[in-house]
Amino acid sequence: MKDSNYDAKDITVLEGLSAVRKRPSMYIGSTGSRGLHHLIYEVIDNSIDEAMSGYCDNILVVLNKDKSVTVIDNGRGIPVKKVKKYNMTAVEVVLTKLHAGGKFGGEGYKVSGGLHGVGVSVVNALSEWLSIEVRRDGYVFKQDYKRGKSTGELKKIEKTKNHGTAITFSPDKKIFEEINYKYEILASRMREMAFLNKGLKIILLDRRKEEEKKEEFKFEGGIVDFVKYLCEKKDILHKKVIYIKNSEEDHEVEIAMQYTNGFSESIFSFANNINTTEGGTHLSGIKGALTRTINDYARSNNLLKDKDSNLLGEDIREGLTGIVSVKLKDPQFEGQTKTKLGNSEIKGFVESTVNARLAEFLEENPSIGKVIVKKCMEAARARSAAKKARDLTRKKSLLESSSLPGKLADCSVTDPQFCELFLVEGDSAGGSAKQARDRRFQAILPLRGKILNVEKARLNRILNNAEIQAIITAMGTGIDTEFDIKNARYHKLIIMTDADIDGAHIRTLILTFLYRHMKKLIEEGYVYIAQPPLYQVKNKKEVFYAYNEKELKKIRNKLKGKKLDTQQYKGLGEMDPEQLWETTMNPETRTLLKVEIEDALIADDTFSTLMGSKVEPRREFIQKNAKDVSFIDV
Ligand code: 0RA
Repeated sequence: MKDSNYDAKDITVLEGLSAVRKRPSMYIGSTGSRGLHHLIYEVIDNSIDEAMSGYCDNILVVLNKDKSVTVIDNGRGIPVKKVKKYNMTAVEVVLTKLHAGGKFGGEGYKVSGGLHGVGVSVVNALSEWLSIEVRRDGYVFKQDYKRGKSTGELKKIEKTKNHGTAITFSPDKKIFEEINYKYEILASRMREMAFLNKGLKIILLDRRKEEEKKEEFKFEGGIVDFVKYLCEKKDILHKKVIYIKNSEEDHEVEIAMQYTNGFSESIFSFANNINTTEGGTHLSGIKGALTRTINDYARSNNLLKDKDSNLLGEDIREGLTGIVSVKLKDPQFEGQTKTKLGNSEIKGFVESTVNARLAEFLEENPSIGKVIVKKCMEAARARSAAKKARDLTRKKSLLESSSLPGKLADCSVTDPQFCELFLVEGDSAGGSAKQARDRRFQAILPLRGKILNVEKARLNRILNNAEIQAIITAMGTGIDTEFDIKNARYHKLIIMTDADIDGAHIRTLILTFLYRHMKKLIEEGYVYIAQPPLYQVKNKKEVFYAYNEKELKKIRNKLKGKKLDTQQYKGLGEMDPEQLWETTMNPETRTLLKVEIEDALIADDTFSTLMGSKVEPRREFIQKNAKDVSFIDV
């Protein structure tokens, strides 16, 4: 490990802390589940920064029984000397001053600046209590805090030869709606971090239940292992993962990729370990280089059918699973969610790296080169077939908004902002919904039976499917590259299916289609899932509805001793229109679940598992998640 000459004096402070407790969402996004998880990420990110700078190779995250969380690393430890300007120790500055990362403009790469990067002080401010232990300069130091304020000095406790930081914090119940960490979400992020930082060991230990759960993430193969992991549930076209790495003074890039026989493109991009879901210059760089290099290779090896034709970028990326990870000194994050890399110098750097190295790889591995070009040409053929199919349907003006699907019962208001489209399972429920709705702003599109599984079909077949055509036409946005959110005819797309396995399956099929071809609709928060009740409890004239078992128990408890008539709803069709309106459709009384992509990687993996061509992973997934089919975090 490197030596450090960094010291307490280097810590810069930009702002005071007082505002954080007043407006927590400004700093961590929300006080719901997402914000709660951000607290943990924030602390871990600091440890990861140490790892990226080469000072830390071990991180332990413990979910304690009392709902507190401990993060321990073997980095340098936060400096303990006094900072003159503040007359407090550097530890105290880091924990009480906003944005006191201490590494601004300094050496090494850091995570800060993207989604998180608000500083550990924010975690401190939002914790009922926090306790810190620093090991450095030969001693263990300790200090405690309550709601962001220290309860005493930083104390020198005992001698030690070790170094590192251990932070335990207990999120404030006054601020967070519910303190409930989701193991799978944390594990997924830690796995991701371990993939992105070759050799870094991250352990997640869950002590909340009697039976402890522990997982260790450490990958000597780094992002090559990441790609292998992502392809586990897919059928790969070549065994060897393509790997490229290059570095210059202020930045480095790593790329790993592998082709599968699937149809979707799964390239994930990262900048300083932050998942740049909006893409940016690194992603443009790799896309440009791929298109150019594969075309050049195909042409010079006489693999193209027509020498003058060109494979398009989308042909070349069909079925491609890849990771591009850049690390840079001064990352600029742009875009709506600050997850788009803006540094212009990165595009050329990534592009020229891939141009040179991929060409080299293909020359050295001609059998892989052939397989890839064959796949790309199949994709190109399918694309032109799809275009023909689409032009044909256009002529019939099926995809034009002027000719809406016959089954659609549209609403009368024309301002999309106020309009809702219900996708309803089955004609009979569709009929009830049509009677129940407020026809001014609610439109109903009944879907008959199952829609096509788009994970197993190419675009031309997808576009020939009547149910899917109806959804596309009704929404008005178009799909894929032609998608334009401005043309959305409704700002709420509400999926309303039965509360049984079939309903869950149909919901999954619709979500798969939306995720693969109208992703922006989900990202912009237009997609919802209706919540019909599971039970009706009647006591003489009084009627209650329960949306889950817990609520049913509550209602029964409240009405103890009374004569009750409980009815279980199996499908939407069992409700009369008034009930359907009251419980599921009336904006005043209903609850809707907004579909959110908590993590695009989890979502991609889930759709591959559930909808892809391999049977075994699907069986395992369904057995594991039998109780909870709502795999996308809503
Ligand atoms: C400020 C400066 C230095 C390290 C850290 C903060 C630091 C913070 C955290 C939070 C969790 N683990 C951490 N590890 C380190 C640089 C220290 C030096 O140069 O010695």
